[in-house]
Amino acid sequence: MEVAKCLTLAEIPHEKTMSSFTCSQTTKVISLFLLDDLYEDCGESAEDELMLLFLLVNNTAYKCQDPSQVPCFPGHAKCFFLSDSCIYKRNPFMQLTPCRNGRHLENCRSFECNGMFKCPGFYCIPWELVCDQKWDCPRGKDESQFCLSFDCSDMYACAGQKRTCIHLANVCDGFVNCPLNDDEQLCDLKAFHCPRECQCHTYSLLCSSVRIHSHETMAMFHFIYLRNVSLLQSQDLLSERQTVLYLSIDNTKSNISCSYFFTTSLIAFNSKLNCFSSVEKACFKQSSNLTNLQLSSNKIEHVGSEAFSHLDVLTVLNLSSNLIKRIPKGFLVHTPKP
Ligand SMILES: [Ca+2]
Ligand SMILES: [Ca+2]
Ligand SMILES: [Ca+2]
Repeated sequence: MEVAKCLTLAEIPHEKTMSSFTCSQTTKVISLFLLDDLYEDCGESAEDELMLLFLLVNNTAYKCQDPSQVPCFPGHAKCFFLSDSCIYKRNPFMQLTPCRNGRHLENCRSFECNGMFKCPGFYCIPWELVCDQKWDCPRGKDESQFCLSFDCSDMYACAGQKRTCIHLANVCDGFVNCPLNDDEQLCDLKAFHCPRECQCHTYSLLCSSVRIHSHETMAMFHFIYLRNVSLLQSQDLLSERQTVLYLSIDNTKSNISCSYFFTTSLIAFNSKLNCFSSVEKACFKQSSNLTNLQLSSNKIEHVGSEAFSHLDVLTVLNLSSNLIKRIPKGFLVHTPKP
């Protein structure tokens, strides 16, 4: 192929359409993304690599825009940052990146891998590519015999995988490493503050026989179990709760009432051995998704008409061991206004 000597790089005559490039000799259609990426996608004609041909003919050099970049080929406009040196990465099309020709993976023999697997004598690969049954190191050194006993000790084991592990630094680092994305889930737990003397497990909070102060917020927990605790300003503690699914307040002697903050997210509410005294009309109207409501062993004397209305999906209601003398007709029914 003849390339005009007086062309500048910007004038290299690729026949570009809106979204693809057609190789003239083979009529193969390739993505514009594959032009000048240092791999001959058009075959021997190399017409998708005109910049490389132009450089070889003209013997001129292109400079990388950033001083911390190095060209993937001397004089070529395709460059990589030094921080990408010796780090093995593939793009979503499974092509080596940033240099498809692997220039950034050269001279890595003495390079130390930080939180990655060192291909013996070569570059570094992310741990999730170790023992994944595909060769990523030269001669498949990442898939050697050690995979038979690879057990993810001191690492994060990706969900649903036999031997896919990642470095702990890659958990909640903003980049998906595990096949099921589980390393980037539950990451808002980092901001959780577990109230003093309570136990926290992912989105669950368990507090037993402690005194909880109003400044110890319970925001973001989905499952809250409070047993025999002393709640100071209990409504304040829960007033911002929008995501609680299960709330159990057991034997706290708290004065729970219909003004208590119940949310639409609430699926189950358990209040045993408290001081719930009166269930007024539409007491739980904010909690239309409640399926299980346990109010046994409280001090309930009065149940108002339509007290449990709006609870269309309720399947369990326990009012045993209270002081109720009479339950009115229609205590479950919501009567729409005429
Ligand atoms: Ca190419
Ligand atoms: Ca591999
Ligand atoms: Ca990650």
